[in-house]
Amino acid sequence: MKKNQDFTSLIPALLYAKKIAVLTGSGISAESGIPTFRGKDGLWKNFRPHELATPAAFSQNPKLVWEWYDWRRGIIADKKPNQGHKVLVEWEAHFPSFAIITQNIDGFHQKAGSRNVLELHGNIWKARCTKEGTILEICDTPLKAIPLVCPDCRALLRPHVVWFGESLDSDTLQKAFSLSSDCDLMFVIGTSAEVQPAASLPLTAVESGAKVVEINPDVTSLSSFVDFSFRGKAGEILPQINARLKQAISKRNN
Ligand code: BV8
Repeated sequence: MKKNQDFTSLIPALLYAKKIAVLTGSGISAESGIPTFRGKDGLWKNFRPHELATPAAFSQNPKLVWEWYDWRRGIIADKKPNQGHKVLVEWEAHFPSFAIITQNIDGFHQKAGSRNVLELHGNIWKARCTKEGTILEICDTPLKAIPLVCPDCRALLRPHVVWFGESLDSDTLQKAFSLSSDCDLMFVIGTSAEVQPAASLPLTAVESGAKVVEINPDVTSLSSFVDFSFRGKAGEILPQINARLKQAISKRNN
C-alpha cells in the first residue's frame, strides 16, 4: 500500500479505468457540516446506537427514535453537498461505467446530481409503513407530528433506513457486491469500515483484482489492504485528483 504519495501513480489507473465503483461513508458529508458517527464529535458520542438505531429501540419508544431522526433531518436540511460529492457527479458523466454505493442516508449524492447511487442503509427522507410496507417521501422539517402514522392505514411509519440487526435489501446488496467484484478501480471515501456487510465490499474489490483507493484523514482497518491511501479530506483530495486527471486527459488528447 502506497500511503500519502502524490497522485502521479494513481492517474494512469484512473485515466484508463473502465468500471469504477465508489463506496462512501459519512465522512464524505463531514465537510457539508453533517456529523459522522464515530468521529470525535460524531453522533455516537452523544447517543448509543443500540438505544436508537435498532428495531427494539423503535418498538420500545417510537417517539424517541423519531425525535432523533427529526433532529438529524433538521441538521441535514439546510446543508449542501460539498466539492467531494460534486467531483463524483463529474466522474459519473466521464467514465463508461461509474456507480456510487453509499452507506449514507442523507441523500447528498443525489442532491449533488449523481444518478447511479445505491443506498445500502436507506434514506432519512423516506418513511415506511410498518403494516403495509409502503414507502413515502417525507421532507418537512421539523416533522408535524411524532411519531408519524401512515395516511392510509394509520399504522406507525418508521424511518426507511437499515438499523443494526436488520438485513440490508437483498437486491441492493447483491448489486453492491457485483459492482465491487466487477470494477477495475474502487474508491473508498469517508468510512471507518466498521459496519458490515458494507465494509466487506472493498475487500471483494481487492480479491477481484481491482485497484482500491482510500480517502480518509484516519487509518482504518482497510488501509493495509488498499493500493492507494490518501490521508485527508474528501472535499480537498477529490478536487486535487480531478485536476490531475484533467491535465492527463488533455495531455493524452493533444
Ligand atoms: C446486517 C443507518 C444481517 C441508520 C447504519 C458481520 C456481518 C454482518 C453483520 C454484522 C457483522 N458483524 C456485526 C454485524 C452487525 C452489524 C455491524 O456491522 N455492527 C458493527 C458496528 C460491528 N451490522 C448490521 O447489523 C447490518 N445488518 O448485516 O444484517 C445481520 C444482522 C445481525 C447479525 C449478523 C448479520 C446493518 C448495518 C447498518 C446499520 N445502519 N445506519 C442510521 O444512520 O441511523 S450504520 C451507520 O454506520 C451509518 O449507516 C454509517 O454509514 C455506517 C458506517 O459508518 P461510517 O459511514 O463509516 O461513519 P463513521 O463515523 O464510522 O466513519 C466516518 C469516517 O470518515 C471516519 O473514518 C473518518 O476518519 C472519516 N472522515 C471524517 N471526515 C472526513 C472523513 N473522510 C473523508 N473526508 C472527510 N472530510
